[in-house]
Amino acid sequence: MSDDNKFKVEGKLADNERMKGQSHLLRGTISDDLKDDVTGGFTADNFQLIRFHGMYQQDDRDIRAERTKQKLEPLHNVMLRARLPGGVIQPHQWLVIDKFAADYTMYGSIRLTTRQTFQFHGVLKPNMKLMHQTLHKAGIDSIATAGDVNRNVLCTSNPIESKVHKQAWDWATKISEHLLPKTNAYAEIWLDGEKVDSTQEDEPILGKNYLPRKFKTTIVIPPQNDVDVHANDLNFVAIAEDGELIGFNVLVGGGLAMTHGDHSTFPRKADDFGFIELDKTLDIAAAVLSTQRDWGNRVNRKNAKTKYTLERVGVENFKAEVEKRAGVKFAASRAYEFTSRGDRFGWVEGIDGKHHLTLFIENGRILDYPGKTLKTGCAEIAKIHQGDFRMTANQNLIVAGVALEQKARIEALAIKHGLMEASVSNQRKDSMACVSLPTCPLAMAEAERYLPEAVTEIEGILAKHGMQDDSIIYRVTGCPNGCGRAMLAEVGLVGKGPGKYNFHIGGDRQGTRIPRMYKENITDTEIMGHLDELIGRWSKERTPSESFGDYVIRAGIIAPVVDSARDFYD
Ligand code: SRM
Ligand code: SF4
Repeated sequence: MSDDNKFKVEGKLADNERMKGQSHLLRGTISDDLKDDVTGGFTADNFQLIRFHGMYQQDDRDIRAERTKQKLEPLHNVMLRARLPGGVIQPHQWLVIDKFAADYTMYGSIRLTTRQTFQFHGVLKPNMKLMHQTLHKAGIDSIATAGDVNRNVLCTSNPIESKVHKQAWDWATKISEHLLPKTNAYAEIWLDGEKVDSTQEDEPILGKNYLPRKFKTTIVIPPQNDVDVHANDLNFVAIAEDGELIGFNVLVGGGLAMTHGDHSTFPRKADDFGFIELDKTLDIAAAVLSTQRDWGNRVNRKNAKTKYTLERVGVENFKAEVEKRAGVKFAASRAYEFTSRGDRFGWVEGIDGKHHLTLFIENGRILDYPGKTLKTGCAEIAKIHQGDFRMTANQNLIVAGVALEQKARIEALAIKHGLMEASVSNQRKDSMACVSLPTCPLAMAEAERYLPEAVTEIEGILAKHGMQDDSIIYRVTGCPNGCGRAMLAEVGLVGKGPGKYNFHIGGDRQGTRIPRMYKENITDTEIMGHLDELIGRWSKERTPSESFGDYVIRAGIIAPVVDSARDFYD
């Protein structure tokens, strides 16, 4: 065994490894499946391989039983997830995705995700190539937004420090491109590109078997931790001096998913490796990724992510290997502080004199509702907007770079279409849910469809205790995979079964503490009962401006999670 592979896990490889290895660099027989109109779905390995091209096969779970009764196959379709580093999209691109969603998706919506991009839900097989070609013409792709690769790279969407944001966003784009698969498969299958012999191709960074598991990267600009660094494998914390980006602190090994009943899985915060100069960024990104590529667990996918590799090999060994591979020594980390995670709604002026409007989009679901034509409103804004749009990691949308003369027209459109409602409470703005039912095949309980009513209930409890202007970072995920990042919330619900959730409390507002389970497998009524009691105590016993998460720890209601690999299940 080479020294580089000294921590490789031995044993029978997971079947995904065979699948990737036999795929001819992600081609499989996807093109044949596209011609097969007997089924709306993908067969065998192609079901997994399309993920590397940014698509997941799904069916609407609300109608699954009915179709089975009628002896029909589930209504197979795909969800597509685009690649948009830092969530930046231009108005002309917005109009393209707006039209595609209306004309060719089953749900008609654009869904903003917790990773600063959008998803189309419900695209049928005959429209899949058209979708990729339409996006391609508009300059958008969906390469590597799913599968065992580096996913869409996030970047803080705080528009105020515009110059640092621009520099950081450039790095997010460069990292995303540097770590992309190099295979021509996407172009061949979806864009009718020229065929290339896969044996002549190479994957110099990802390797021909790609990564052991998904890999997530962010750039964060303190004091705003909107991207939730501790959910990610690799994070670059922007360090600026005199308004110029000078380098990054590097944090490695965060992740939030777990499996009910399997204590070898747990959410974990990222470790601080130290500071690097800007010109080392791509080398470090490739070195962290390739160390995880070689040392990550390819035998057991449940323990395959970087967070488990760090636990198994030791943080110092992993860090030393990254230094060796990149030819860079980490310097001592520079000081920084996170103070918040929420988006700043409404208008702010950037240092370049441009104006930026953050719109609250509940659950990130952009659709026309009765009396609230969010989708039409965004399209109308796109028609006149001369800056860009930025999707936030909290599922909201920023209309960025607006000249003073345009402000009034954009605001009038936002108000007309219900995109700028003064009545939205702080609690609603601080609440988030994953997609869950009906499209997510892994959902155990409702999340997106449950959130609006649950927030109304919490608003009532806060008002009852005279706390209506306060809020709790409240997040719901339909299963323990953690897509709504409940494991970094002050109150996090994790779906356990229909109408049942594990109820976690004790995270902080900065996203630096994992909450702990307080009650297991309980209903909405029980959750609201506990919240009523806890919020009542918080209202009476809190120190000035003490947050809910900090209060429940200080009051001894729950013990803090300090070292999750060892104490999360205590
Ligand atoms: Fe996720 C799988 C939706 C962010 C951890 N996630 C899924 C799938 C694709 C279900 C599936 O595998 O078939 C969900 C599709 C639902 C649907 O119908 O759209 C899904 N995840 C989402 C999104 C859309 C949630 C949202 O409401 O915005 C987010 C899309 C992000 C993006 O644009 O790339 C999303 N997923 C996350 C996050 C949060 C984050 O990254 O900041 C996490 C937790 C962080 C982490 O990775 O630890 C997350 N998703 C997972 C996992 C568990 C991975 C693991 O480590 O075990 C799965 C399941 C899996 O990979 O096996 C999963
Ligand atoms: Fe689906 Fe679970 Fe992710 Fe929610 S947390 S979108 S239910 S995989």
